[in-house]
Amino acid sequence: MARPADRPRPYRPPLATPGRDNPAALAYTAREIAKPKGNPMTTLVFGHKSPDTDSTGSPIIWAWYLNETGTPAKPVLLGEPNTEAAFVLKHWGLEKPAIIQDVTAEDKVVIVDTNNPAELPASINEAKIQAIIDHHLLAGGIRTKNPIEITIRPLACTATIMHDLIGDTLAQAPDSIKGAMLSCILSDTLEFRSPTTTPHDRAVAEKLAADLGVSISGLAAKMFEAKSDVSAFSDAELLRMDSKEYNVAGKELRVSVLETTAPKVVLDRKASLMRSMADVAKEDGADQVLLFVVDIIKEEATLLVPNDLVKQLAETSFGATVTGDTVVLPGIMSRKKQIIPALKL
Ligand SMILES: [Mn+2]
Repeated sequence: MARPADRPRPYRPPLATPGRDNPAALAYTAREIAKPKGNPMTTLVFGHKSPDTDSTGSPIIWAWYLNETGTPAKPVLLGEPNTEAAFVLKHWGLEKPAIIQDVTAEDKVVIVDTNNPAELPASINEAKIQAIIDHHLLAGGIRTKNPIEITIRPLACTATIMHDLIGDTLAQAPDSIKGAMLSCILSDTLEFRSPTTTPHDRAVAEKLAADLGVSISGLAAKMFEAKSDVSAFSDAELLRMDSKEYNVAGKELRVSVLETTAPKVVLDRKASLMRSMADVAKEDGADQVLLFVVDIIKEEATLLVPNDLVKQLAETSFGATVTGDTVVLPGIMSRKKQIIPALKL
């Protein structure tokens, strides 16, 4: 905010001297000094439950920016990061943020990569929410104590929005922060294949890659390989890994997406996955689990069809002809842009 010396300063009324003729300022100063050790005023930055790369990387990016600009902050997670996000942390030498279970009325928080209370800690509306930075539809249900900063933009990735909000300060960021930003964009855009990708997401990613001297295709291939390694997960874990609930024509649907470069690994398990669907639905209070296995390379989705409800849904929503227990949906890659808007019964 430097002002050129040759420009006249605008008139401003003199400010009260804090602590002398301004009791409010004195109280504030006292409170600041009284801050106990451990700094409970640290702002917690987090994304959604079942964190993917964007919900792991974006809190790290934003906490870095807040600290850089004078607000103590730390990134936290609402669960174990997925295999791609874990790879991204390791690849850029970033520490895995602590996992929290809930928030309290004492916590200052910034919510990123979601605005849906169903994907946030149970006590989210108790917390001192400071800001929301997101790229999803406005779900409703979040309540705040004060007016807050909300930035929701129709871009492919939270990190792209952060890039724009951070502006010139990004030049001060270490490679790990720029690398996290690049990885978030490659993850959410599936290396620009997803129809959610905007020219701006692509331009920001290409600028970051050039700055870092990184090959986009090389990094994306390693990330997708990590994401495709799902051998360690149970069927129930796979069904919940990247999953969001939606109500369609009175039916509560858990819409799960598995993005992979090796769909065969998942589809070889289809019988036990379909058996597990009923239990997962029951435990989560849903009527049906839908599993879309997205082939990142072939740019298509395979939907598992365990019963007549899903068969009807596939035919009505996607105009597909279902003959067996799976159906291939060419070109379908994005839950946000292609699956959710199409779902009907
Ligand atoms: Mn995202």
